[in-house]
Order: sequence, then C-alpha cells, then structure tokens
Amino acid sequence: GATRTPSDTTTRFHGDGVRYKAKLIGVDPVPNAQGDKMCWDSMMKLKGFEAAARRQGKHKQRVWLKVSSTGLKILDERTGAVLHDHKRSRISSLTKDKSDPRALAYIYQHEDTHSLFYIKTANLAHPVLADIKEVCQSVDQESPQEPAEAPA
Ligand code: I3P
Repeated sequence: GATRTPSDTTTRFHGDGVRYKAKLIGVDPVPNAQGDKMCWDSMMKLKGFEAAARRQGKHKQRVWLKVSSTGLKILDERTGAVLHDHKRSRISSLTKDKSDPRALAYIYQHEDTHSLFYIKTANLAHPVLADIKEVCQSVDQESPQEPAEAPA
C-alpha cells in the first residue's frame, strides 16, 4: 500500500478509531511491565484455561477491539458496553503470538499493577498489531513524560 503520512495516521485513529472483531482469551496479572518469557508463560497459562473452559462447553467472550489515538478499548460485541479502556501511554508491552497468527497480547499498567490481555482476532493479528504499535509509538514522539491530568 501507499506510505501514510503522519496526518493520515491522525485521521485514521481519530475519534472512535479502527474497530476489529475479536475474542478475549483472558486477562492475567503479571509482575512486570515487560519481559518476553513472562508474557509467553502468561499467554500459555491463559491458553490452558481457554482449552479447559472449551471442554466444559464455554466460549470466549466476543468483543470489539477499538484502536484509537487515545489507546485501546475492549467492548462487549453484543451490548457495546466498554469492558476495558486502556490509555496508550500505559500500554507497556505488545507481543505477537508466535504460536497463533490470529492472537496478540499486551500489558496494561494500572497504578502498581500490570495485567496481560490476551486477544484472539477474527482475522490475522498482524494488521491489528501494526495499528496498536503505530498508536503507541506516537506517545513516545509526542509526550515522553505523560503530563499529570488535572481533574475536570
Ligand atoms: C470452535 C473453533 C473456533 C473457535 C471457537 C471454538 O470449536 O475452535 O475456531 O474460535 O472458540 O468453539 P469447534 O470447532 O469445536 O466449534 P476461535 O478460532 O475464534 O478461537 P470459542 O468457542 O471460544 O468462540
């Protein structure tokens, strides 16, 4: 495709951003903001839980993953309720799943805790990963130090 300019990027992720159909494999508390082995172990643990749930006839929750200039949102597919609202500046790690081209994981930092979100995309994870990377990278360029937010 054509090379995108920074202003195209802004437009693409503006407002609601880009929406992808996905399923939530699971969420796992992890000790650190990043680490390949830590992420992999967490993902494989969640994958084990998923398989066990499947054997009991349970299905993964169907969601929409929205990638926008403010970050990521995970919404319930049916009700549209926002389940998770993740500011891009708090996404500390993004991992492609080497065992599954339709899955990805990221770590979200909240106060002193870190959670790994493991997501199965309806189609290939690659374009979703690229979009998340693009959104999160613009944080580094624009505001290396996140300014404290004044209460409204
Ligand atoms: C389903 C099949 C799908 C899977 C789905 C399974 O099993 O493995 O690929 O969706 O998961 O139920 P079956 O073939 O026995 O019906 P994903 O590929 O999106 O994981 P789900 O039940 O959690 O939606």
